[in-house]
This record gives sequence, C-alpha cells and structure tokens, in this order.
Amino acid sequence: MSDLEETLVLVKPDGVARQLTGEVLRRIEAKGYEIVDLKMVTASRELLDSHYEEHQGKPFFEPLVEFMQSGPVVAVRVAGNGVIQGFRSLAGTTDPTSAAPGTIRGDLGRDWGLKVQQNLVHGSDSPESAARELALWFA
Ligand code: RTP
Ligand code: MG
Repeated sequence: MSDLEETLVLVKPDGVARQLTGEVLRRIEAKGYEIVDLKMVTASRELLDSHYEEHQGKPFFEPLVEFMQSGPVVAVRVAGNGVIQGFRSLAGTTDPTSAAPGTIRGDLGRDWGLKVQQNLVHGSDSPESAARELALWFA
C-alpha cells in the first residue's frame, strides 16, 4: 500500500553551523526518502512567525524565533511513503537529552549548556502542517 507524502525538513542553525547538513541528508536518503528540493535560507522574522504560529505566546517562542534567525537554515522538501511521521522517527524526541540513540537528535544532539531549541532539525508534524509549511518555505 502506498502512502506517498511530502514533508518539510529544516536543518536548524545549529545543524548548519556544526556541519551536520550532509549527515542529516544522508540519513534521509539512506532511509529511502527522496530529496525533491533544497535551499539555504536566512529566515525572516515574518517567515518564522508564520512557521511557528502554533507556538505563539508560549514561553519558548521568542528564544526559538531568535535562535532560528541566528544563522542560515537548510530547507528540504522530502517525499516518501509515510515520510511525515517517518522523518519525525528519524529525528527523535524534541529534547536531545532524552532522544533515543539511533535518532538524529539522540546521536548528534548535545546537551551541555545548550537549550532545547538547539535540536538540529525540524520536521512537519501532520499532513496539514506539511502543506502549510512547504507553501511558506518553497513559495
Ligand atoms: P520541530 O517542530 O522543530 O520538528 O520539533 P517538535 O515538533 O519536536 O517540537 P515542537 O513542540 O513543535 O517545538 C518546536 C521547537 O521549539 C523548541 N522548543 N523549545 N520547552 C522549550 O524550551 C521548547 N520546547 C520546544 C524546539 O526547538 C522545538 O523543536
Ligand atoms: Mg513541531
């Protein structure tokens, strides 16, 4: 049975700065997902306000948006069967401290003195989010 989806993956500024873009892309491709489109972006405040609209008003919103503007991010359109939840499985849980070994955040995330937002990657969390986010980042 085919469940072909597209999702938005972001390599966040910490991932780009730590030169882990290739490692993230390697894991996506090794799983069998297809990289359909890719670009490096320095995100505007407006883009990030829209991207993270579900988190507006939360205590971590401002630090998160500031962090996401601290350097370029790599935006990736990824296709594959069940890729929306599948990439989230590859990424691991939000906090790298507790993310499982074998995941991007579990293997590569660091927790000495770093904030939870510095968790290397973003992946859309539903078909609705994926469609909305892909339209924002690949307008
Ligand atoms: P993402 O959206 O980046 O794929 O990650 P996620 O679904 O696992 O996490 P989400 O709840 O959507 O939160 C978005 C990003 O906000 C930062 N965050 N900080 N308590 C905190 O300080 C906190 N909680 C979340 C993380 O960067 C998270 O990825
Ligand atoms: Mg999320």
